[in-house]
Amino acid sequence: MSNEQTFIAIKPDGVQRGLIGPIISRFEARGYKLAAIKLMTASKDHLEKHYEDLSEKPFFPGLIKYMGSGPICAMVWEGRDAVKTGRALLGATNPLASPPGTIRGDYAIETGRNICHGSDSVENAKKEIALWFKEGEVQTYKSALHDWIYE
Ligand code: DAT
Ligand code: MG
Repeated sequence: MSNEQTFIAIKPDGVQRGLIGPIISRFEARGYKLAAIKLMTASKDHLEKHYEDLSEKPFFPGLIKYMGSGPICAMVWEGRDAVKTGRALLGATNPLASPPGTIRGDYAIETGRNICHGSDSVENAKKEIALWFKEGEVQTYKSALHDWIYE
């Protein structure tokens, strides 16, 4: 199955640091297909829903403030094993624990400024895509590269 979808977001620090292009390039170069993209400044309510599993953590208020501090580049990327491989492309939550070659390992230092988000399971990807995108904003199309990337 090559149509698994994941929600990938470039956080306000990644947008401000001019990393939209480099991050998109890595997903494109790996062979993933962009299914949706938009720039949006998320409300507190929206971000509290997105991170509801973390609401009891001591860093939660700071996380919500940081995520709401500017525009986020929200995306849906599609392809085989997109959720797990998307997380591998991002690297570990703590950038200092991420090897060079990963996005966080190449561009970030602190956990609280780790520049990108990726869904951690297929189920959460579905929930996140539904939270960030309306129906009709996620495109269905066959990439011209499909048969060069998949057997
Ligand atoms: P990930 O973003 O790798 O899925 P997560 O879901 O556990 O990690 O946490 C969401 C975000 O919250 C993470 O990207 C950065 C922030 N965060 C996590 N742990 C933190 C901590 N110990 N201190 C500060 N921020 C933290
Ligand atoms: Mg997470």
